[in-house]
Amino acid sequence: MNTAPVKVKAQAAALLHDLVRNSSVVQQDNMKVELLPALSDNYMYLLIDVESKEAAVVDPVEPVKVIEAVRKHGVRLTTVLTTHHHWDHAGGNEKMVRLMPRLKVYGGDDRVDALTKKVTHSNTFKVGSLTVKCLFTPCHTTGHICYYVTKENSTEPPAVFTGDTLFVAGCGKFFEGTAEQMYKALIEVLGKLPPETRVYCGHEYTVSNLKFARHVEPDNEDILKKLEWAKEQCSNGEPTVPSTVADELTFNPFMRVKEKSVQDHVKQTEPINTMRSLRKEKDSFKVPKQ
Ligand SMILES: N[C@@H](CCC(=O)N[C@@H](CS)C(=O)NCC(=O)O)C(=O)O
Ligand SMILES: [Zn+2]
Repeated sequence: MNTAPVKVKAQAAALLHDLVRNSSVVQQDNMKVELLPALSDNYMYLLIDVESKEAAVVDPVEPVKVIEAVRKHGVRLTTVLTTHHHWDHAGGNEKMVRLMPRLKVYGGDDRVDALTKKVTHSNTFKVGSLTVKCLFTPCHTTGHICYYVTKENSTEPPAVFTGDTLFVAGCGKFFEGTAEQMYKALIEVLGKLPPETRVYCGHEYTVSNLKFARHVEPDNEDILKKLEWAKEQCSNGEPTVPSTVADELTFNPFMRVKEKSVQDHVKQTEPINTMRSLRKEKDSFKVPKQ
């Protein structure tokens, strides 16, 4: 029998509550995306073409969970989409192809494990009837690729899988790149996708990102609203993903480097310098509890 005092049990329950992360499905007529939480705060995504029941998986760091989802949906997994070579994204590739031989493994970097198809900007290929377009967004790593998914003649929103380039309300650290490159990625590539595009990112960092966003723009109502919502989602074990390109432009400071309020905060007057200063500030930002 468990004889732990009531208070300890309650604390354990609260802790567990914080740690539990539910999977969820975004269901459209043409494409389905199952969000599969992995490790402590990563996301893997199962992308399903409804018409053909062919599927791809993004960053399958926990392959057994992926296979369970593939069985549950009764789909044919043919493709691995790797955003970048870091172990928390590509570290499951070898096991994934051992469990399911014949998988095509896409990525933009020779350091991606089990890579079979190296891609670069604008390369396109099919997953069933869906079109996947590769967007080269070097900075977090030199070979980072985002995957933009559309269905021809569909009125439904496209999807973009952004790995560690764009997060909800934030962006990846500049481990192997520059502010110029992140500006290009966020403003000139991802920021120009159709506004309704669903954004599926590599980590659940939304609450801490929004606390930094609030520090940058304390009067931005969109940030405050999104933060309240994100806290509620997380306390229920629910994801804050997907976001949209249009929404990111309202609350993500790294996508708002042309805004005077953001430039003023870092005492800059030009977008690329603003990007550099913001990233530097966030690298040492102490996230407040509230
Ligand atoms: N700050 C991260 C720490 C982990 C980290 O450095 N993550 C990498 C991706 S694996 C990153 O680019 N984080 C973006 C950031 O800290 O703004 C967190 O919120 O937990
Ligand atoms: Zn990562």
